[in-house]
Amino acid sequence: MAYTLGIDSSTQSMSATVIDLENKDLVCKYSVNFGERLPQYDSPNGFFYGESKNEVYSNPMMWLDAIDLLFSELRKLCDLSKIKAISGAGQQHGSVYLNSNWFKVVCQLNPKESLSAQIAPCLSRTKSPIWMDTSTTLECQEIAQALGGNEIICQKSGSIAIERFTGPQIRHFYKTSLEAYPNTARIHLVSSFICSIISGQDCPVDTGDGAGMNLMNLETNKWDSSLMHATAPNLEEKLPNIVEGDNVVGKISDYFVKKFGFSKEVFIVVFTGDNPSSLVGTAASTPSKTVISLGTSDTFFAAMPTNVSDPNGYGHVFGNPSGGYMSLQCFLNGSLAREHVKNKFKFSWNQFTDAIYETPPGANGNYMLPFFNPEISPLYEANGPILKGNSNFENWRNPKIAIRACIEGQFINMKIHTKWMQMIPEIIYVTGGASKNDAILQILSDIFQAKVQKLELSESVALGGAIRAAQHSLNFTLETLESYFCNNTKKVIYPNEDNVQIYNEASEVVQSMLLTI
Ligand code: XUL
Repeated sequence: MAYTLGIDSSTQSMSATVIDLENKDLVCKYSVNFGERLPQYDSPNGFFYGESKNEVYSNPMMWLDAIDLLFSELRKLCDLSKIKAISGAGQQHGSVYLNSNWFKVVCQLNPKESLSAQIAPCLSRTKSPIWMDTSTTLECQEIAQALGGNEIICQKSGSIAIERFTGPQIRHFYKTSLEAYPNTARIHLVSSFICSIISGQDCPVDTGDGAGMNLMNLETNKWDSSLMHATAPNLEEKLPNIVEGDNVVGKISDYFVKKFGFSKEVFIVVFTGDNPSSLVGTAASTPSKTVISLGTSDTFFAAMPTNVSDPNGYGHVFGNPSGGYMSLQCFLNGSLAREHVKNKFKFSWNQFTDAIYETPPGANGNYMLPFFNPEISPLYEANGPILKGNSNFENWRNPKIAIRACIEGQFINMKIHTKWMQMIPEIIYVTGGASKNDAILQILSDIFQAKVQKLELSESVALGGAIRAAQHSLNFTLETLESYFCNNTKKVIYPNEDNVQIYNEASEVVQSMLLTI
């Protein structure tokens, strides 16, 4: 019996999916929600704010406690000794700062103690900036200026200098922490940090996640010396190596063998970013499919048939774990905005869904750009929705209309900001928590005038990890694995042609609202 395990270290939870390669079946999955299970970290949604809402951090010790919890629960659900290989993914861009103790401690983890207690003395910075941070505009400008303009950064790294990307974040740390920066011997991404813990050694980053740093040259797949130079001094020695997504970094750490009953022979395949992993988990890593993930953030991505970049600078090109590149557009106000509107009216998710069914497309001429947190597509610093409606916007007096206007605004903004990818999808494959909601998916289908299909297994990031583990260390082909595990539900949501005109008009209004930003 051969099992593989995929890990998803995401913003709000640490999750695992175990698949059975012989029975072509899901064995089990488990998720540790940070807010619910680890309340001592004061991060109900997995993060906390700094001095302003633009500074967003997570506590890396919380992730480690979640790993211990995850495996102690998972061993009750399945026989961990049957697992032959592990891979996984982390929320992109976030970074972990470690001192020189790290290199020794990570190789000698003692199963009698917790991971967090052992790694705590290795941190040179106690908090990790994550992808929701939008506080580094000045650093982005400085890096762009040093390079001779954002076009050059985009050409080299696949994205202009972006606030949440790791390079500008590192520069900010260097400028504000004059003692802690020199004391930092290794800067890991979330993915390479978790991979290092699981394999008990300092691990490389893969090209998929490395491309989200504004530091990797997409042509050479190596750290770019001019980008590093513009970011912070002595950076090269602090960054891990870069490898392709098929790299087997080694075997599992003894910590997990002794503590949770894994076999000593478990292969660890390099971890990647959550979006590149989701590309694999949705069977979209060969070009032709468009995927939308409706998670904490909403993301729109696809394997790239041709290399294009976003002239507005909000979109990105990342490495595709199956080779080549992928395009990605990230909308920070995803589930967080949907939850915000739901909670504002103290609605349950069922009432939220009913509100969509009970209101007409176009929300009676009420339009909303639901940017309750600073947005990144487009860049919008303030936090507060942008509203436009019939004389006096009906929204807050009419909760049901507000809910519809929120979802419509999200998808119209998504359509406008993904035009640069030059994809006119016939079918959109959806994943992530909100993909379970057919009412939301009908609006998506109508706005894009495309069919919408869900995956049978909704956790595409962790599934992508389990698939990559099997593909790169157990000699299964990607095609075989996709046919076993990446099936779509039979149900297809069809676009309603009657709504074309309504949404065309709505798009024009939203376009004009975007011009006011
Ligand atoms: C992508 C991005 C987010 C994070 C968190 O650029 O910032 O999608 O990966 O999921």
